[in-house]
Amino acid sequence: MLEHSMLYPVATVSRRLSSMDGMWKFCLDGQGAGEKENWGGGIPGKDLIPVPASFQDFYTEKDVREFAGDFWYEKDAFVPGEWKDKRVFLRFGAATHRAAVYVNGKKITEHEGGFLPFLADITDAVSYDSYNKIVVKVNNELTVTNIPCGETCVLPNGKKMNKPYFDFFNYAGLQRSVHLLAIPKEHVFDFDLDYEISGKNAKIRYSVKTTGEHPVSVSLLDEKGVEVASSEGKDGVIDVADARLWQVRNAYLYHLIIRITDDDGIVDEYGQKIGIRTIQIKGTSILVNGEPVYLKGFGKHEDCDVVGRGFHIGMMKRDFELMKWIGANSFRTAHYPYSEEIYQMADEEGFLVIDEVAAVGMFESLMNFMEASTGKKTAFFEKETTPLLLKAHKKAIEELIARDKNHPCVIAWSLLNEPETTNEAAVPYFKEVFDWAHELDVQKRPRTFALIMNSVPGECKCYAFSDIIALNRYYGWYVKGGYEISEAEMMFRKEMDAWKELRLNKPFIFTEYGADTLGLEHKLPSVMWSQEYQEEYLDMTNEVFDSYDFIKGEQIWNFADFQTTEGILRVNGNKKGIFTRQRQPKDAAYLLRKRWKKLPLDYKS
Ligand code: BDP
Repeated sequence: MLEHSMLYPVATVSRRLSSMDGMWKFCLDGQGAGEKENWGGGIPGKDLIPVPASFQDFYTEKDVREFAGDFWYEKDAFVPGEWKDKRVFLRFGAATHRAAVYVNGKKITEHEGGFLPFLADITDAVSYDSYNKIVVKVNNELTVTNIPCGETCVLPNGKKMNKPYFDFFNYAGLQRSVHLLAIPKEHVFDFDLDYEISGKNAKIRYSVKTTGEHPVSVSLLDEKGVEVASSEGKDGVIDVADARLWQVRNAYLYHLIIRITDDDGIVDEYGQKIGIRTIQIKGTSILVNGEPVYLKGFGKHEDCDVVGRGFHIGMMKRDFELMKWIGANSFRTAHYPYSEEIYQMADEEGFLVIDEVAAVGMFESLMNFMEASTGKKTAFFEKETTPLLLKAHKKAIEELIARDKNHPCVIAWSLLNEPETTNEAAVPYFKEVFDWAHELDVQKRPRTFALIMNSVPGECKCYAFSDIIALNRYYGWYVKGGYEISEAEMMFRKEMDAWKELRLNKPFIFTEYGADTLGLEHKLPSVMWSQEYQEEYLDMTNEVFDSYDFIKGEQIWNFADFQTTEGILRVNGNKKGIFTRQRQPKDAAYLLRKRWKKLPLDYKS
């Protein structure tokens, strides 16, 4: 059971909202002095840093960028006297990877998990009509008992260092917006929606949770703001005549208003945009509103210059424009839940989203992308600490589904990325995780996980849990790249033939495939890392995709170049982007555009 509501913060007639974004005081705490010296009551120094942002890329010192440990933020918040009769919260869009929140020197709450929102109830800790000192201690250390997985070591010089089991830079901090939120004591806590379409009409089955007993009503407004349907009660059905459906790349959004009322009027009102659509898996087809769809798009990251993984509203806009330009219709939120605003934008633009929880690095290796291709196995799920990891993973799934379930764009849950699945120990772990997601999601959306290179027929013990089989494959890159690409193609086809033999009668999609490519490198004839090779690689993989009817989607790795840990396999980051980190096209972008503009939405149906 969630302690606090996961609803996106909005202002309504009964709710008040103010932004805490902007410059915060900031201080690293390499010695762990903060606890002893009571920094919860105020942090030392005068350094200021922007929120939302990752802290790492602002500074010029490598010790700051690579810092592992505690770091502290502070800002004063004015709490208006008019809020006295409400409940007042601080809402963090995310604090990576864990945080403790202090108000006027008193610890209010802690939260573990760096990519999902949480609330701190500060009702009784604040002084009204005055300024209050907000302090947040954040910690970015990686462990194998939380997600994403990794380790934190101590170097001989005494400094801590993060060692991720995943291939993206361990950006951290207050990377998403912070709000002050005041809501009525009796409030809308959560709601679920499920859709049924029959002919021109639709039924929206709804269920609202509130913190009190006063009556609830719901009202559905069209895009012009005109009420088109309504219903009474916490649970019920909204009948929508002549329903406008949310369609792929042609979204129609209604506005759902939920009200709690008493004899004096409105107790609480909450509103959110919703889309009427259904998702189903039937045989090897992915159906949206009963019609087959073929996924074209990307595995992405939240990553850009200077602000790192901090939510960047301008970059979000640019990314959607590029995805539209290239003819994409979908993306996976690799490898963690993204900022809520990105799902809102996907709702508006009609993009299909595979929503991934931060369960990445469940393969004990600092280079799993390499080592799985060589057949390495690690038996990740039989550690003594696995129960702790499972607990954290399930909590993150609960928060993810609570946060994102009412976005029409979310068509599937990705519950793990590239876990170790060749050992039986993975099976009970998977069962818990997959059952849990099924239980929590009223819409019963398909569940999937991204299979690493060594999770192949005969070896993988877990693919049967997936409703959509999602493959991450690098034939022609980590396996037989360059002049050996013809052999890579043979191996690729051999694997696909083996999957075909299994007659799973499920859709397959590629959630990763790609080749590192330097934005300025040209070479004729091609060599690996050149623009020419990226195109050759794509020609080969596209031909394989086109040869199998059960392949129902291609999401290339990656949308854009992104920062990783430094190392001999990464040239200042992962360069598999179709766009550069600055969001300009590489040559392969034009090749993909030509292909994706041509492929019909119902390709292979
Ligand atoms: C896969 C991972 C992804 C990596 C990618 C790569 O899922 O995070 O960035 O391969 O190697 O192993 O580029």
